[in-house]
Amino acid sequence: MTYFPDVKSPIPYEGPDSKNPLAFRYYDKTRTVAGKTMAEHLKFAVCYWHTMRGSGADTFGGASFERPWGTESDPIAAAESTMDAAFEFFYKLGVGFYCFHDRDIAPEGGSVEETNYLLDTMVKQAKARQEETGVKLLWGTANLFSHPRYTHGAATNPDPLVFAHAAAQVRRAMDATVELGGSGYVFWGGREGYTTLLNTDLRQEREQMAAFLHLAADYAKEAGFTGTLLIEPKPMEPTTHQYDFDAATTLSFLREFGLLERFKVNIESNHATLATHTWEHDLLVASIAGRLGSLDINRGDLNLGWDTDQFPTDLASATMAMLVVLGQGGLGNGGLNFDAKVRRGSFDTVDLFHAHIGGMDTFARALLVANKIIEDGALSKPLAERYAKFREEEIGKKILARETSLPELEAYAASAGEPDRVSGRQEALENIVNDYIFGARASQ
Ligand code: XLS
Ligand code: NI
Ligand code: NI
Repeated sequence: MTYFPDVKSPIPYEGPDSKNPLAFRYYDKTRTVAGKTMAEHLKFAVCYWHTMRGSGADTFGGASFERPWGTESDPIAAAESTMDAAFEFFYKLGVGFYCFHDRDIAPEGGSVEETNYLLDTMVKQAKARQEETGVKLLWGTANLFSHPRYTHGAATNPDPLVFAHAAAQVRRAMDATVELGGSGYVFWGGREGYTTLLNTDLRQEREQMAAFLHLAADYAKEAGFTGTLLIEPKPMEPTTHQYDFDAATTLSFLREFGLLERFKVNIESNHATLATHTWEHDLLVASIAGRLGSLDINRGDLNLGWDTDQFPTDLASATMAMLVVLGQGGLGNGGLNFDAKVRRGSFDTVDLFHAHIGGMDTFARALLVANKIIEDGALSKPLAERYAKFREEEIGKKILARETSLPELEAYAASAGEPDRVSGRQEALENIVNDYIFGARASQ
C-alpha cells in the first residue's frame, strides 16, 4: 500500500535548471560546503503534527484534508497507518529526521496507565521504522495544551494535580525520546501564560514553571537523556501573554531560576516575528549567549497577526538565519524542524512534497549564500571596521574592561571634542546582501 502514489522514488537532486517540480534544485545532500555536507549542515526534520496530523481545520471550519491514513475507527490502527504514511513520506522526501509530540504518534487513553501503554506500543513501532529507514528523531516533546485539563496551563495551572498530569506526560515523552535516540527534547510553553492578571498570580506561576523545568531536567538525567533540552519561546497564542515571550525573556527566566546551564532554546521564525523581532534578532540573542540549540523553520504572513506557520520560502530571511547558524559553527545536535503546515486549500498529498521541497531548497540556497558572505567577509569586515575604535583606542579598551570612570570619561570628552559623523551605510550593506542573493557573487 502506498500513501503517496504521485511520488514513486526518493526526490532527486536535479540542479538549478530543472523544470521537474518534484526535484531539488539546490538541496544536494552530499555536496560539501565549508567542510560539511549539506545534509550535515541542514538537519531537516518533518514535523509529525502538521504534516501527518494536520487536517486543514481553522476557526471557521473543520477538516478539509482527506488523508488516506489515520481513518480507521480503532485509534491504534489509525496511529499505525499514520506512522506507515509518515515513514513513507520521510523516505520519499529523503529527509533525515522527524519531530513529534507524544499525542501525535499515539492517542490518549482513559487513564494514565492506558495512555502510557498506547505510547509504548507506538514507540516500539517507531523504533522499528527508524531502524528500517535510517530516519532519526531530532526531538520529542509532550503535548501539554490540547487536553481540556490544561485549559488554565500545565505547569502554571493553579491545581497541583494538573501539574502532576503534565509531569507524568513529560516523564513518558522523555522516556520515548531516549528510547528513540532523539538528540533533543523541546518544551514549548503551550498554555503557560495568562489571559488576564485578575485571576493570575504571576509570581507563583513563574515559580511553578521553574520547579517544573528543574524536575524535568533532573528526570532527563535520570532517564539517561544525553541530548539537549530546549525551550521554544513564543510571545502569544494560545494565551494573551506567554511566559516564554522571546529569546531574551526566556534566557533571563532561565538565569533567574538557575536553569541557564541546563537548557538551550529552539527559535521559531514565526514566533520571533510575532514578538515583533526579526528571526535573526532572536537567533542572535540566543547565539551570543551560547544557548542557540535548534530552529523551527516556517514563516508568517505580513498581513496577518498570528502564527500562520507557512512553509519557508523567503531566501533573504533564511540567509540571515544561516549567517547566525554558520557564525556559531553550526547547531551541534540541533537541526531545522519544519514547524509548517500547508494551507487549507492545499489538500492533495503531493502538496506536502511541494512544500517541503521548496523549504529545503530555500535553506540549501541560503546556506550557499551565507557561506559565501562569510568567506568573503562581506559583512564581517565592515562590521569590524565600524567598531574598530573600541578595539584600537585606549579609551575604548578601558570602557570594555570597565577600567574607567565617569570623571575620566568627562575629561576625555572635554579634551577630544566632537566625534566624527560616520554613516551607518545601511542601504549599501543591503545592496551587498542582495548581490549575493541575486547570484552575482554567490557560488551557484
Ligand atoms: C506552537 C509551537 C509548537 C512547538 C512544539 O506554536 O511551535 O508546534 O514547536 O510544541
Ligand atoms: Ni508556531
Ligand atoms: Ni514550533
